[in-house]
Amino acid sequence: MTTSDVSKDTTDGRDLRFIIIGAGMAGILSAIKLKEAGLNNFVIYEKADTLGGTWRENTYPGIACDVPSHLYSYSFAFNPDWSQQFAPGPEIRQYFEDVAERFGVTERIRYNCEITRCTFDNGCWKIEAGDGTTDEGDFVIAATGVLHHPNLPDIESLESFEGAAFHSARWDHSVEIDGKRVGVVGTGSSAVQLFTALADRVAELVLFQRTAQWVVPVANAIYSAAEKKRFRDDPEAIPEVRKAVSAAFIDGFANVLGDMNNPLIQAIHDASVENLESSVVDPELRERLRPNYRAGCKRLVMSDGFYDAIQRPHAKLVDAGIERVEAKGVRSRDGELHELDVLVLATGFRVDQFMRPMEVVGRGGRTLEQAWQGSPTAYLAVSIPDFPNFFMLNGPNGPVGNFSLIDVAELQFDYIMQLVDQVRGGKCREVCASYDAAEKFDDDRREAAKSTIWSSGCTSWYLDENGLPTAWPWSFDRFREEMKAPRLADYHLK
Ligand code: N01
Repeated sequence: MTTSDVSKDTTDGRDLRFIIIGAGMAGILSAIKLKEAGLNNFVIYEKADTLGGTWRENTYPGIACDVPSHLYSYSFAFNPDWSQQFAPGPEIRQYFEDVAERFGVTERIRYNCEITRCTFDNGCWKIEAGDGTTDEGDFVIAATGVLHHPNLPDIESLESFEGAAFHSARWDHSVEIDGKRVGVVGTGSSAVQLFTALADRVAELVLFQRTAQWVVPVANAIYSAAEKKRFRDDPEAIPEVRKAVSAAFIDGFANVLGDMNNPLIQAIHDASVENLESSVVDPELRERLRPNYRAGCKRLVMSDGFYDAIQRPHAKLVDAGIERVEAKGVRSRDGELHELDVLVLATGFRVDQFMRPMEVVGRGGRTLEQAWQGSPTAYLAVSIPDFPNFFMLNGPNGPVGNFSLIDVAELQFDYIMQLVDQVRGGKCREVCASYDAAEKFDDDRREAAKSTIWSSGCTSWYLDENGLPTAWPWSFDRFREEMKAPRLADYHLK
């Protein structure tokens, strides 16, 4: 600890130490906000050797953010130099590196240090890492990400494949792709992005579709030098874009997800149908690509190139189901062997894990596994009863949809800081959601989840093991309202 780390943070003259876990978007945000609040005694533990979270892990061809970049930026660190409306992944990763450097966060990151256990003991959090590092803190901020643990499909004899096989979030750049025969399993956002990007590079491209996806056509405009200059010179230019995009994404989508009968959802469905009808020429292929559920039930896939890619002469859609993987390729259930050099598993993530496999032990020895029996839950997505001073960013039951998770994390952090202020002001030493409040929140959100578009008849990563959507089921406006100030009566202050 350096002298600059030491401060008297509470009215009763105590220093407060913050342990931030994860150096992705939310961890970097936490560090910047703590510094801004004058709380300089913090560290970020990062299990990898670089920062960037999802943008470090996902490096597949064609990766881009499906939220417009001027919205997918911190509110305090606009970037006039975004190259496109939806910037490519490497540019986004560079943005986080630049911001971390500019705000003096990089030097506070302890790399290659995976936290394996957090134990609340005698009023503080004791931290253990895989490399033997130990630490203690008054607060833990779990900024560990949502789409993080690759979901490896349970496909028979996957290991028998003689070519290269890897998950989309573990792209093996040593494998030659150009001119090869490539198979892609999955039809989510990752699959659609990489399938579209590979179309110009490979000899044969096979898409193994288990479930068809609705695709919304979204063009990706390139910003001209003049536009970038305006973003740089005119202080109103970026806020204007953010406002316009936010209105489209939040008012036009995020606010209506909770009501499957909302006419705006029907309008998105109609636009998706129109996209399919007008883009796919062969009627048979069109029917095979037509989902049998409503648009928005799965996360919307945005692409203006996918239907073109799947109609290329060297592209093939296989929707017969995968029987097994063999040495030479994938055998579908209709008996055909699809010979391949490379197999990409764009099969999504285990979204119920959050900070696990880290062990978290709260007050009285209560473990996270005990608290999360069944399905992960957290009061207003940030706090769990009996886990005092332990807060999550983008934790369970928070808003996840086609909008900016940076926006979500900023709102959550400001909310969490108001809880931290209870400790700083000497009102208590420990704060976490009460059991009553957490139970009521969970009952309400389970009830509300039934009316969301995610409950309208499909499977998706939004659903828990009982088929109930886990995400914030109300409007984004309601989330914003909730995050303005904690209802202290819902918290147990000790
Ligand atoms: O994963 P997914 P993703 N056999 O879970 C299929 C974000 N994201 O990585 O639908 C065959 O959506 C599965 O089939 P089915 C974004 O939030 C953001 O694509 O379950 N198929 C599905 O098609 C996104 O929503 C960006 O029947 C199997 C696919 O794999 C989230 O990440 C870019 C299978 C998984 O789709 C996840 O997207 C990319 C099996 N055994 C992603 N198991 C941005 O731009 C699974 N599948 C920010």
